[in-house]
Amino acid sequence: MVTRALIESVLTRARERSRLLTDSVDDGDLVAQHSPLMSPLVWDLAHIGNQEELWLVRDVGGREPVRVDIDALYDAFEHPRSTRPQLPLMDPAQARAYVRTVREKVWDVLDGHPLAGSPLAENGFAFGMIAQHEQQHDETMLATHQLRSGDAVLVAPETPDLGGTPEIDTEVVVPGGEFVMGTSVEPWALDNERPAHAVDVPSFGIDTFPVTNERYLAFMDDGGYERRELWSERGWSHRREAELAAPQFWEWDGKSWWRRRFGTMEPVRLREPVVHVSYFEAEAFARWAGKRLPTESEWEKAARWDPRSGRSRRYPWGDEDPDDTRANLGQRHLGPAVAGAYPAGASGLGVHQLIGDVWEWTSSDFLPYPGFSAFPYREYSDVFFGGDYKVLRGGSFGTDAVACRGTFRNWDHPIRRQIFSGFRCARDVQGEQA
Ligand code: AVJ
Ligand code: FE
Repeated sequence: MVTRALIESVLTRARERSRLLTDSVDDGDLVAQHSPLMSPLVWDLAHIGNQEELWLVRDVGGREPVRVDIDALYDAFEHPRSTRPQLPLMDPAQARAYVRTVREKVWDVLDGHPLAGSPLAENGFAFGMIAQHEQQHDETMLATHQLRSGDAVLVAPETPDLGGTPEIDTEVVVPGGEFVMGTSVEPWALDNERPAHAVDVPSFGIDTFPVTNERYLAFMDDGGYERRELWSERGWSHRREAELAAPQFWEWDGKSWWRRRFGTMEPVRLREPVVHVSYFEAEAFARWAGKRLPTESEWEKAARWDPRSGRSRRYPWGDEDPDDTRANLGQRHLGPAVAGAYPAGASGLGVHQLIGDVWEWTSSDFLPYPGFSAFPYREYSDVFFGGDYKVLRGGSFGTDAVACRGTFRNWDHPIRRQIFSGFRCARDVQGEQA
């Protein structure tokens, strides 16, 4: 049940994270553009406040605008990311004051609100949507932190490690048949996750764990980046133009591979899932391994279908919300945990680490489900359907639990790798004995 206390806690958690990400660097870093792919951090901050003002203060609350004059400046569709540093943006102090003022008004709107009475207010949907929106931008800001040069400013405890080395080169065979994909009942599911619908998925095999750095290095050592036949046509031309030779942020020192992680150089850790690879690299790896990437419906069936009841669960482990023993989410750590670190988070079929650690590329284009209807605004999903996007699933160590579910769909261009993207492989098993 969605309560005002729950809304207060998810909004507060999002704001604490936004503050951590923006208070940990100086004003110069906040207004700088650390990559043409990213906005200045101060743009994200004010945009977070502006969306909150539009949906919660003005729409749900029916209150007077805080600032009518800035909507266009912080409209993601009016100004592409690369042009945002040139805009007459609020400075850091103004942006901080703005988001504080908006939040004060939101507490007033929330106070005594029945969380019903309109589709936006029902079950606190708009509040949940805005908490997810802030957390999505927080993950984007975390990616900006990874791109920025300079000393480390973020600190977090190391990821858990059970110590043993599980056999990681294993797969789970999923029997063919229908399962229910998407949801019509999850109160804060976004429009593209709806409605629930039956999908018939033929039998397939899926890796038990995400592909690790060790496996990825085997692909590299076997000439993976040089062998044309492993790449799709688009993948190969991108690999040549961009001169890809390793995951982003990796460096070769003449003896071994290192990686830069939030300002610290460290040896590549073999047992962790590979991160910062593009769709095209994932696709080439899969071909090298004699496999392929899973489709989006295969991924979701592996994650949600419970072979005992035949139901689809909210999460791999069941219907209970994520916790620290089940998934590496919420920027609790600054990277993915080793394969096997979350046995309690395994799915009904025994597939591990589907939620958290790294976003997983699927082979599917971003398309609407049958019966889709845009809500509450076309610019969240609808305008992206059918574009040059591949779906990613499962969330990363930088995704908050409020913005992560078994049904949650993310998407990006297949060349992108500044996001916390990894993958696992699948393969056809039809005709084989399950
Ligand atoms: C769902 C992560 C692709 O960041 O572009 C943020 C989320 N939409 N503000 C993005 C989003 C509007 C979106 N992704
Ligand atoms: Fe946004």
